[in-house]
Amino acid sequence: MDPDVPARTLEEALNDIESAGSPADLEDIRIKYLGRKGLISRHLSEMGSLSPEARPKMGKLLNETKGKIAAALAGKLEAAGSSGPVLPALDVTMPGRKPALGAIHPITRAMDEISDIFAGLGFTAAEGPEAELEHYNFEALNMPVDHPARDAFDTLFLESGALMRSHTSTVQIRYMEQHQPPVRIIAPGRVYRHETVDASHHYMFNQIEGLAVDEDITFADLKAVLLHFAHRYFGPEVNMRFRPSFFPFTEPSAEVDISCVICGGEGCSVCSRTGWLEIMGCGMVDVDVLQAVNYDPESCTGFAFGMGVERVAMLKHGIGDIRMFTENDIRFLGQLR
Ligand code: 2U9
Repeated sequence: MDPDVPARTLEEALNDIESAGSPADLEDIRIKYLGRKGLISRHLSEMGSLSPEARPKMGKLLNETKGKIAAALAGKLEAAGSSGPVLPALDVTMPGRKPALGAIHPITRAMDEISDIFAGLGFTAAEGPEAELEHYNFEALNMPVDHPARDAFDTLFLESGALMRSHTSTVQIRYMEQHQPPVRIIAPGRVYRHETVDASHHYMFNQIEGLAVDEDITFADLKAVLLHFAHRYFGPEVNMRFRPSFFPFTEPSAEVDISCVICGGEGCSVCSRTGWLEIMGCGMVDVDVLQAVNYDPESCTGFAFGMGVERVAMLKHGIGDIRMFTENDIRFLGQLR
């Protein structure tokens, strides 16, 4: 690259400006020298052929040349009676460009909505580790080694001997170890399972569990809390029913159904023609679980519940496949704003 390039370019440009006859000529000159593909840009991109010592000097000279040409163009334009920068006219009638807006992930949104409903009933959110000790995931929840119920909560085991928690009940155990009753907490968070992925199952999903322990907590309190939740989250028209069930950590235990949000209970393909949709499990905290954290089952009782956040969000929004939440398709993610 010739070291005279900046000086020659400036001289040529000043001559062109001198002989320009109209603002249109000046605009052509601006594009020729200062445009995105103009001479200055081209010379700047050719600097790669220079030695590392010569490069900064040349860059400085070319930038100074650029400034001098711009100043000469502005001077000439002003002299011609049209002041202002030499720029293409701004078309103020053009429609504005719409900025791309982000959106809260549907699962984050569901977690926030659900947490808010329980916050309104006095529940605060508690957190704990996703990589857990076997004790918190199983033993403390009444699932000793070789207990058959461990199968339903099977998960990924780490080389250290720890495991990825398969429910957030671990958080409630940890909380009870640190606090005495009364307890009113929810435990939102990610959990892991030994699970083959299909439209309604995933090896990683989110739960919100709840726990209330106090003097004289009854199943009636549990029903009232869950009915309030269902009315706030799904709408005041839904009905609720409790079916007896089994969990190792609650006794008695129940599965909770709401009337189908699609058909209103008439029976359709979503509710397998039953008119009901299962939304969560619940029960009274098992005496053995209270004893595992040194609570006195004579002076306190508790209820607990657990739901899959993906599941309830899918039912609420008519989402047919759990994999949608992790595929990062913005056509899906951008719909809830
Ligand atoms: C403590 C004691 C008891 C939490 C509960 C359920 C019932 C339940 C499932 C719903 C769908 C898990 O995400 S899911 O697969 N959960 O059915 N969870 S009772 O019981 C507890 C929790 C903590 C100390």
